[in-house]
Amino acid sequence: MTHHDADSRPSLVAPIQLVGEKSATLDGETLDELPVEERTIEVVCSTGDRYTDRWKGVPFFELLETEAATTASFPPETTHFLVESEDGQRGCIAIEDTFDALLAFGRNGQPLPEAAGYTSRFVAPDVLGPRTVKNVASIEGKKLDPGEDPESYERLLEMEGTDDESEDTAEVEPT
Ligand SMILES: Nc1nc2c(c(=O)[nH]1)N[C@H]1C(S)=C(S)[C@@H](COP(=O)(O)O)O[C@H]1N2
Ligand SMILES: [Mo]
Repeated sequence: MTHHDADSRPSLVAPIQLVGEKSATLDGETLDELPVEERTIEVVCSTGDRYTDRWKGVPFFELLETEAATTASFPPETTHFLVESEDGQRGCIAIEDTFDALLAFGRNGQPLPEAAGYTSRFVAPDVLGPRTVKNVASIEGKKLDPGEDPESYERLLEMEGTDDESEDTAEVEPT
């Protein structure tokens, strides 16, 4: 697979910031030129709810090969990536968990804006639901010290689901 099908073309609201020793911008046009893959990934919420979908998007490691990534210059011994959304959801992802990750733009054959109401989603097989950040705004490479707790870098909002209508409503299925 080389180029985007109609259902996976990135339609970013804003470019993604790559942050390392410097910072650089990854725009929609650049993303559009990157290879696309489709993967079946199970997302598991902290409530125990799990669901499996077919995600389509740019492999995470491809983002690291871009000129923007070179400019951002992630630390040579990066251990984690902080993936943050426009609304401040921030997951701290171990580098080994990013190898199979996608920056997804489509789900089950539909573009995300139509399917789900957001434009991008970080998804990976071994990453828990709360860390599958929607509307990715920035990706920061970090070298954590061995004693550091990755969770201390995180900000996980709305652990029980993300629909506007679902907040604090017991009857709504948690996602
Ligand atoms: N930007 C953003 N991404 C987010 C969240 C959020 O609040 N904001 N919630 C997370 C949580 S807790 C879960 S379980 C999933 C829910 O995804 P779903 O809407 O596909 O069920 O999105 C994750 N991604
Ligand atoms: Mo969740």
